[in-house]
Amino acid sequence: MANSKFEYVKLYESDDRLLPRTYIVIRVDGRGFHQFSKKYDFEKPNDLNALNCMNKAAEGVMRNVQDVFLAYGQSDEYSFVFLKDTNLFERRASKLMSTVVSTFTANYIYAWSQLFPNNPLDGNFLPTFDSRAVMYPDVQSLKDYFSWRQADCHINNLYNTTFWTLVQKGQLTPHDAQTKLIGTLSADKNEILFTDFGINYNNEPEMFKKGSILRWEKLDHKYPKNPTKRQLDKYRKSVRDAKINILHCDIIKDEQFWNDVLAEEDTAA
Ligand code: DGT
Ligand code: MG
Ligand code: MG
Ligand code: MG
Ligand code: MG
Repeated sequence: MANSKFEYVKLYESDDRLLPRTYIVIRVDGRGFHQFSKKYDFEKPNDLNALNCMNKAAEGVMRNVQDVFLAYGQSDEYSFVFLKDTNLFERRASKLMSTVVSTFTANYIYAWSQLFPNNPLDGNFLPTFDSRAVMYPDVQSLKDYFSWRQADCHINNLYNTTFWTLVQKGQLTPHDAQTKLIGTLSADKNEILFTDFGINYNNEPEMFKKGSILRWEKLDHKYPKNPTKRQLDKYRKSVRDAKINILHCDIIKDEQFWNDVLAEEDTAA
């Protein structure tokens, strides 16, 4: 239908290209996972299989959406960062968001079938995710973005760990546990866990306390400019073969982490 009289409708598409030379972050978040986690009986406050399912889904995004060089996940959310100079989909926000969120969802459902063989998904209650795209203009704001998400993980996890310990081990009703925690600071929660239940919060699993960071072991999968078929095949093979490391380090304080990540990004961009 090229050049048909109908073609003018294309002009109605808006130009939603994200700014050049900014770090594009796409964050996906589970829709209604409060209900979803109840429906499928997630362990409280952290279900190891459910978190691993998120990690698998994120790995699927890294492998299938080019130019994602770093990802961070906690709870029902995952953030993906693209190379500063990515030209994927001409940086169009709607294409980037919809590709990331559908790739994530497809991989989540596939990983679910592997990780929860005895807890199959109900066709009337399937996992879905929303997504948003945000641009960060420099390294400092990108670091602060990740620090924000990791601080969120820490605050929620300390609260939830204390809350569910009070309910499960302390026999408090959810209402009484909530009341007991009103106005408490981090130190108070650590103290309740330690004094009343002998739990040292520092010894809780790193993934629960800090979330998960995904990074290419070696970022040798740069997408070539105007690739020949041979270059494209080589590129695809290197992405298929590259290892993705999963870390649970402190991205707020760890300067070395950022030095390493950005050194990789520099060579790739
Ligand atoms: P939304 O995002 O506005 O559609 O609503 P929700 O319900 O997804 O709320 P959100 O994203 O703020 O909070 C995530 C919910 O998922 C929260 O209720 C806790 C739940 N969740 C996430 N991971 C786990 C887990 O490992 N175990 C349990 N029991 N719940 C989890
Ligand atoms: Mg939300
Ligand atoms: Mg959610
Ligand atoms: Mg969430
Ligand atoms: Mg098409």
